[in-house]
Amino acid sequence: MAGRRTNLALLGFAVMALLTGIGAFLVGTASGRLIVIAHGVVALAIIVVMPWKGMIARRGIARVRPGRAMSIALTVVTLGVIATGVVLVTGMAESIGPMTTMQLHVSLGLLMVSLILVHTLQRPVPFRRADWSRRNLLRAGGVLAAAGGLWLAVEGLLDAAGARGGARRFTGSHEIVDPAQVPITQWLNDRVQHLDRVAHHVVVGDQSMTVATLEGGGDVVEATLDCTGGWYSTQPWSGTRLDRVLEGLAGESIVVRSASGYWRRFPFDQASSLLLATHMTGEPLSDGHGGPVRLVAPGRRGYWWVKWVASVEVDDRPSWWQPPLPTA
Ligand SMILES: Nc1nc2c(c(=O)[nH]1)N[C@H]1C(S)=C(S)[C@@H](COP(=O)(O)O)O[C@H]1N2
Ligand SMILES: [Mo]
Repeated sequence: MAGRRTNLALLGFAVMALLTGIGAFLVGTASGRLIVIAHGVVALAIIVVMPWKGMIARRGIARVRPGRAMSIALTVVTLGVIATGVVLVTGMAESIGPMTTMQLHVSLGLLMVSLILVHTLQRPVPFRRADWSRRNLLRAGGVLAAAGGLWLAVEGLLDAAGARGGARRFTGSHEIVDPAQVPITQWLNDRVQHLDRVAHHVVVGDQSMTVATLEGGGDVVEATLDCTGGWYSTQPWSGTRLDRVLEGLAGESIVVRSASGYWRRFPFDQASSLLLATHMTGEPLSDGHGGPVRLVAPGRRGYWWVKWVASVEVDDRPSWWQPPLPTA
């Protein structure tokens, strides 16, 4: 029965879209590129299957029965997820109404998955052993292969057209070249801190460091700030490397904490790749960008780059002892 197959395939693709979508936010180095590509391919696989689902839905929607409103809502939300995905890939608009395009895409995506869950409970597809047949798996593979082909075509077209979407980074982000254009971004609902450059100190172990000291460190790192919101910018950052301020301290991990309470934990042995930065591109960091001191974490997405650093603590907890994504 073609309907069952279509529904099961869509359920599988939706789960894969959710997992690769979450995974894409964790990617910070080129080695994670495949996760981001997989998210795009799975999205295209969903689009490939949609005409078949359309036929099932047309039959179903003619009958008034429980769950009908849910089905219609799911259709609308799914189209919204796809539309915002297209806007993200092409770079057509940074924001839609009061939300950034990425916030809208993620919110609609999570809503879609919740509605699919409810929809599947209302219209269960009883799973049969035969569903795992060789033929069905080959069919699913065929759809994914077609989606892969589409992915190549879309990327090729964007590239050939010289569109903004043609030059995305391996994370999918679009470049911002001008440092003045780098947006002031908070992960969720943190507030910009206004700290005094002279009065502010960063507490490291039992010492308290002035901004002037950190500024005088003389370390310069060219690093890419890549926000999960969909933009990146490569700039020179200067200040003092974290391993220099941690001299004499030892432990498993380092907690870098903001004056706002926001924090992230890092492996102790990565201290030499982290920078307490006071300047970007030769200019002191503005309040919005985390001044007077922010963390620069090369190879990690923007949410690791703690702004308004107030303290650096070393302890013996493992570095994974934290929520995988910040909660504030
Ligand atoms: N204290 C604090 N630091 C933070 C955040 C935050 O919400 N609070 N957001 C992070 C995120 S998600 C990004 S992308 C970068 C953005 O830096 P920018 O505002 O200088 O562009 O800061 C990071 N540092
Ligand atoms: Mo971000």
